[in-house]
Amino acid sequence: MTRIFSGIKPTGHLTLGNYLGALRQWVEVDQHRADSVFCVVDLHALTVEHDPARVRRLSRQAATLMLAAGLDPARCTLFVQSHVDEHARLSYLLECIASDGEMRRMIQYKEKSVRERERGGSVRLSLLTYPVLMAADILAYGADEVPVGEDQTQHVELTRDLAVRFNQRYGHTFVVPRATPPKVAARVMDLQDPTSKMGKSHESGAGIVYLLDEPEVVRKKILRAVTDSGREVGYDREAKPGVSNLLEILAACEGTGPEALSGAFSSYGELKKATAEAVVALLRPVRERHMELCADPGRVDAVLREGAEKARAVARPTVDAAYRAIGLLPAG
Ligand code: AQP
Repeated sequence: MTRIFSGIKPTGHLTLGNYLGALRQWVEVDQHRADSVFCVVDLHALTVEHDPARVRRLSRQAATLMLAAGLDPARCTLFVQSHVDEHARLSYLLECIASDGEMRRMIQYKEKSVRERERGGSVRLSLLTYPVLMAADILAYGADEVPVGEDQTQHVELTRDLAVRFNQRYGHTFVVPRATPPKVAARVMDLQDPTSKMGKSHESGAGIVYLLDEPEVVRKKILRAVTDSGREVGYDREAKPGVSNLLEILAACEGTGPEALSGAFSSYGELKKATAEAVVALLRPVRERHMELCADPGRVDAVLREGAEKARAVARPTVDAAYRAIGLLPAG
């Protein structure tokens, strides 16, 4: 059976980008067709300036939202990365076959290191090595597929390179995975700056729809979205980034394509209204279920505890095999 691994980083409140670009596909498709492993990748949240209490809170919130969105612990494994030591164990081995040049070429590193410097902080070494930890996350589970948004495909390419390199040098140990981005909304853009990604850790909240935003707030953000010059509603990412972003969001909500929708609106205002209502309707059940789960925190804890046990049982044999293959003496 195909195995899938993917994760969400608790660096901020989950966004519509996380939902359309990743979570929804995990819920609606992946958990039904494959042996699926989903993770709150909390160690990755420590790669930039962080507040410990906030990371803890956001980790729980992310897990709760993943359940609220419809991940079913009977169909998939859901856990928190730091609860399973195998991720950090394997990451070190992979650092021993990765080069610093490879790390410095990662687009997210380039972008985030600039942001950290602009904020006046230093750049943590873990920000540079984070793609290796992500490779360990994936390879520890022998994942065949990694459903991620477009922003993460470069990291999956790196994971493939590391798996092939390790296998060639030390004998076949890892499955070589591939990224499987969604067909629509693989890159949801910020509503106030449609040339940059809607990212949960970005400072301006006005262009970001959070999954837990009240319906009125969602409507306001979408109705105030930046659009483009001209009046015609057409899909063209380069020439009309704002309108195209709205068309992609609406298309993803309705399960259709953005080009097909572009003829349906005679003004930007109409498109915005339709998009706002579609997003409100899409998120309503997630918000409601999230509220129910918040009233029962013991349930979330139990899911995460069982998930970590299941995850450990899958990851440990692969990581142990990698330790032996690379030349480390097994403990007696
Ligand atoms: N805007 C987006 N459009 C489509 N997919 C997206 N994803 C994130 N933003 C968008 C996908 O969501 C999954 C979880 O992402 P992540 O938490 O691992 O981190 P990220 O990709 O770095 O997401 P953010 O929200 O932008 O976080 P920050 O701001 O901290 O960097 C991934 O599959 C991702 O592709």
